Amino acid sequence: MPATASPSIEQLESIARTLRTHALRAIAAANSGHPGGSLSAAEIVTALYFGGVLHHDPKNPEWPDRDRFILSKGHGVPILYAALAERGYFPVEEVMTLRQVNSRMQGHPVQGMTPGIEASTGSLGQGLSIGIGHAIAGRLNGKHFRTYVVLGDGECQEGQVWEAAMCAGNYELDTLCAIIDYNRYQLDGAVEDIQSLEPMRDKFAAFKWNVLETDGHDVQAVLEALQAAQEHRGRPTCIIAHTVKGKGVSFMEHNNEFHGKAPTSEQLQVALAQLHGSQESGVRAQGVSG
Ligand SMILES: Cc1ncc(C[n+]2csc(CCOP(=O)(O)OP(=O)(O)O)c2C)c(N)n1
Repeated sequence: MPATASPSIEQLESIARTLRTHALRAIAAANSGHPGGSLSAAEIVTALYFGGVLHHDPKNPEWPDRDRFILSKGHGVPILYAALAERGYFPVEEVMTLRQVNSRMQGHPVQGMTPGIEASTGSLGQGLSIGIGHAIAGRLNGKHFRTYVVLGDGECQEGQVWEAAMCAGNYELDTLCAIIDYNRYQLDGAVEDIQSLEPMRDKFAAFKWNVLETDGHDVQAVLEALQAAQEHRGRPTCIIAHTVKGKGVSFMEHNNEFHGKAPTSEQLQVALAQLHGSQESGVRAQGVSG
């Protein structure tokens, strides 16, 4: 199934706000979860799922030719559940059951349980290796699907990421695209203070990757980077997406207190007001079909 037609940039920005809203509401309802890293990935996920990038079929999640998407930083899954729901993989209302016993919306992605989830992640560092498995399998089977993996920058402190990076470069996996949600924080504080990743661009280039950098909150720029990745031959692409942890909610931005803490109901109301003002916004309200 071909990717659906792209909405306008304004519509995509509205969709990103809607996804943020779903994610925050769900985390608040669960009184548990990771708002900061969910919000920072909103435009990346929006570009992939709503910008005409991913070839997939929500009515047939196991379609063999689908593009693969792996959220390696699995704790950010509320934003992915929001996107999958708005795309029609399951009802939007189900997102609100986040982290409940017997819910398909577990706190980290579970493959085989939730439609559209390609890999069980949450133990950081593993998603790129899983993506490599898909990319190599696609090559061996003569398939043309692409594989996208979103990693956190803190996650890139895991050694397995670099083993995977070395492998993907050596195998010239040009159907593989890693997107780093470079929000400069991990769980314990600033990435730079804990274990610097710099020079990140040079590291991936040294591992034989095509490296691009972009503003991870500029949907147009993210789409252009994804397009450039698609056109590049002979090397996997790494998009370093510069983001802000907690983006879109003033008291969460750059505030690592909200790495893994739910907003109170009062904070949620303030957050929703900031995201939407008095406007009622949403994917469906914008007439974007799945
Ligand atoms: C192997 C492993 N070690 C530790 C953790 C605990 N943990 C959860 S989130 C996180 C920080 C991740 O930082 P980053 O990848 O930058 O995510 P973001 O800041 O975007 O939320 C850590 C250390 C984990 N999930 N897996």
